[in-house]
Amino acid sequence: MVNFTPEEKSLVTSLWSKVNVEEAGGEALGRLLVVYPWTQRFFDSFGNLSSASAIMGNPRVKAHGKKVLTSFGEAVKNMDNLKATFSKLSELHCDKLHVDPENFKLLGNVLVVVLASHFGKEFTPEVQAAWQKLVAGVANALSHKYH
Ligand code: HEG
Repeated sequence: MVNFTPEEKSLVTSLWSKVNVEEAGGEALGRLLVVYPWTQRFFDSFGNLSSASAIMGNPRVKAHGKKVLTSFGEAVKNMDNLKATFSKLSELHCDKLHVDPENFKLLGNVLVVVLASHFGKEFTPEVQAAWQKLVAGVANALSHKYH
């Protein structure tokens, strides 16, 4: 499992304290749906997903992105304990939602891209490395209960 050094933890938490969860969450989920269009199949009840601008402006995409990134915030608070933190959500995504766990990796990488674009130079290679480790840890934890 992933282990985080004190330096990595502080790089993650200090960036997180400046993240606008509503904006970044909507952008990350929206970009996932645009860049990897097969992920739209999980959200066919969300209304108009017919173009990139429809997706990025869709209020249900924005609301769900905020929900997902808020939940992701639990990872920042529980970096030593990701499996337990996401155990219930892993069961939900497997048993009820049937989300292919590969999609957790895709969303994690899209989130990193969004953070890079929001933070520019502040998103140094060291900050990116710490975040890549975290998104991989979350994807792993969310996949853990799959059977
Ligand atoms: Mg999931 C619901 C978190 C990736 C598809 N997701 C949820 C919920 C949370 C959550 C907190 C609400 C659970 C509830 O109602 O009790 N999701 C979450 C995280 C991550 C993630 C933390 C990864 C970082 N989700 C994810 C991906 C997909 C997906 C990659 C599909 C591509 N999630 C999904 C769907 C729902 C949720 C279809 C139900 C949406 C609804 O109908 O309201």
